Amino acid sequence: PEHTPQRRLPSRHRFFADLSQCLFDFVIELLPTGEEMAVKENVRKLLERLIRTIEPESRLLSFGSTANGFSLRNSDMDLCCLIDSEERLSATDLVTMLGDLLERETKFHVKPLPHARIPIVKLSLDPSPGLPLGIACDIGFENRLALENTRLLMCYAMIDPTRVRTLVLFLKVWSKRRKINSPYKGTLSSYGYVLLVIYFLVHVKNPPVLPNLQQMPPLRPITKEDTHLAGYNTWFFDDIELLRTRWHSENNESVAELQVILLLIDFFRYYARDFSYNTGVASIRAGLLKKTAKGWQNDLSSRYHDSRERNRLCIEDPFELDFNVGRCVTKDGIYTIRGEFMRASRILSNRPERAVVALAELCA
Ligand code: 3AT
Ligand code: MG
Repeated sequence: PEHTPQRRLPSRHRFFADLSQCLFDFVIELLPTGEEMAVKENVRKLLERLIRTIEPESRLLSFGSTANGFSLRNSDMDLCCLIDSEERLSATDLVTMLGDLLERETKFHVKPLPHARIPIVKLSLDPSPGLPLGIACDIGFENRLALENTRLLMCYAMIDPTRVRTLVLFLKVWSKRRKINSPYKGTLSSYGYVLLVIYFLVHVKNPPVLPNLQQMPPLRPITKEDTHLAGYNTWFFDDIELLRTRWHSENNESVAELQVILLLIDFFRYYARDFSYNTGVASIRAGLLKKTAKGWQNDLSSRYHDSRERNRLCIEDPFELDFNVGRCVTKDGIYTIRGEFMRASRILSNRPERAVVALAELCA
């Protein structure tokens, strides 16, 4: 009976509001508890104290999901050590020394990788009553671009916290449960999925759900020194308080929050069907770009497996413009990911009245 037009039209609004409520409830269950966040902050402080016994001028900052509000329960901690003095140890030496120190002084399992492309120390802690799932943590050095891209994503989340966080967190848990969140196995990192969500909200939805923070006019003149880091322009509009009062997207009425499920359905449909995987590059800075314009076309003539595989899915990093965040996605990977977008799109749009069941089924 709910399919008769009379029943359907007047209640359409309510109906999607109820489904959106299911989505909110689903996502809230996945958030880290206050206790988990407190434990992580204590771990960060402890590690910072220890590092300062080697480099007194250092700071240990969180980046990635622990810092940008896109954290799921039990997600790993990404930490970055910044050293403010001129004379400092090389990252390789620091990793080696810090590895030894942590091995001696803490209960962490420690794995220093001093000779990796980006030297890091990997740490983990076994589960305990207070921390039923343990902790995994990577400490890197001087990764200032990652701190900035974390801040960019955090600012996007703050403009419209309910909708951006709900979509991103759902996408993260979905991609993990569907096993398409492993850059080492040819699929896409969480960072890549977050960029796909922001790209969709800035450039695909019309009217846009989010403004383009990298293209807004600055409030005061800026110089190249203020804006460049390691040769890359990292400027973006970050006066979020001002923006929240000024940015009135037509999409951004309070009722729109209750229709977030429609955004999710559109997101899956767009990446299942409409995004031009063969020729397009998703850029949150500049919109849809051409692979040819970036020199990122698949080099089918190449005899080398690696270069042929590299540019199947192209997502421009917001600051490192020559870096394809999707470069680890292989031919099989893109086939699987796109298949999952299609599956999700089918499950959600075929029978939206079953969406409560569908949300669970999607992530099964
Ligand atoms: P999880 O909760 O750990 O799944 P996350 O949001 O922490 O998700 P990642 O672990 O994928 O995301 O990445 C952590 C941060 O590292 C995000 C970004 O600041 C940086 N990062 C990751 N991959 C890249 C990349 N390919 N290029 C530049 N920065 C990156
Ligand atoms: Mg992480």
